[in-house]
Amino acid sequence: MEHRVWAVEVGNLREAQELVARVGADDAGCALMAPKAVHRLLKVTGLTPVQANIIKQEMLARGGEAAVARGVVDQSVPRTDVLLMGTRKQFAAFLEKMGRQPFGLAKLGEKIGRVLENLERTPRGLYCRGKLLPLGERTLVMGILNVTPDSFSDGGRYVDPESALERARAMVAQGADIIDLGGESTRPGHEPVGVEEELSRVMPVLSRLVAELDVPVSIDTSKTAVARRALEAGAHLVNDQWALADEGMAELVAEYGVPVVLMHNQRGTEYTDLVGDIIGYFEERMEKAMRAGIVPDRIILDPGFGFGKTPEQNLAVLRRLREFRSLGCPLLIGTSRKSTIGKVLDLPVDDRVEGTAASVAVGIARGADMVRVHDVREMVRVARMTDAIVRGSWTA
Ligand code: HH2
Repeated sequence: MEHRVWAVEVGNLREAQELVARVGADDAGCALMAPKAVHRLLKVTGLTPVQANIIKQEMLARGGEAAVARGVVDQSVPRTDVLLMGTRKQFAAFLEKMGRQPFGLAKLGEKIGRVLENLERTPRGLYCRGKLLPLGERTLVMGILNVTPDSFSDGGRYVDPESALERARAMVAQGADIIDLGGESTRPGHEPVGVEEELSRVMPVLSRLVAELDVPVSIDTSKTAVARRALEAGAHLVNDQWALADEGMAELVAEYGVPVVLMHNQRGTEYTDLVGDIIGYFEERMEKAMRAGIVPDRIILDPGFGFGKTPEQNLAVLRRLREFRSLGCPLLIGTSRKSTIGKVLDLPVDDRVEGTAASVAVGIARGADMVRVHDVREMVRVARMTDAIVRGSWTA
């Protein structure tokens, strides 16, 4: 008999269990073997040589591995990053031991355990003031509605409330799950606007959107004062490009119990470790959110494509999007028509639909739950097709 040999892929314990069951193993066998079929490679930053040495020993003792800096062995480096390598089974035994270790290792073990659990999670639905957005079964499409004179791609087109409303209705008819209303452009070199100006742009449109549309409406603002008025008028979600930086924003979101998008943003493009720094930023803002009383299930993370990143960094963030799954929150990406696409393809802003489509498809394949787009009709099709491939939920 000719044997066939190939590498199969599993993403988590559930998939591993199904795979093992299909070979014909019994339930007890599946439970025993699935944790051996899921291998994880975790990066941990900033450990002391003492911590790193113990971790390396403990991983090795369980048949795993931990890569550390060369200077750890003779303590000639003050700190090291560590790459932990092992199966879920090896990690389970390792974490059991870590729980009884000094030098801050018990606490670190808890964090590693949380990350491993987060990688097993499929996000649940998002409650938006009585409207439920499903997560996991399909990618949600957020339609962009900029009521600004100067947005980079649709500036000036929907300033009049009537045309804004018409645009929103069209996007919903094309399959938008959420409408994201913004009154301040954030493109490079944009004119900052004051609270009153931003309110005068969004409020006339917002009240009508909330009254007339079936889908949730999010307010794209970083200003607490704008978010407050929008929430009073019935907005369902806050999309904050500075992730709760403005005074009182976290408390406001908590008070209304609405979901919030925490977007990564920074001035300049300096990073020690691109993904690591963004993870650190998210952890800090998530903690701030939770301290204010925001429920973890209502936090959406967005790595901020086009914000504080070079084109190469934007592409790397998208390529490595799956790594943000370590945080256990739904992920949103906003690549639509952005300049990185223009640079890669050498095309102007009104000719980036295919480039956007590629970024949306790859984003979904790498774990995005939600995409923020201008071209709703086209991207709903891209999302449905990508979902059919990636999520495997489609049947004839
Ligand atoms: N990008 C823009 C605005 N808001 N929100 C999230 N969560 N993620 C994004 O990537 C994002 C965002 C910028 O795009 P756009 O609204 O089209 O342009 P402008 O800022 O010029 O209005």
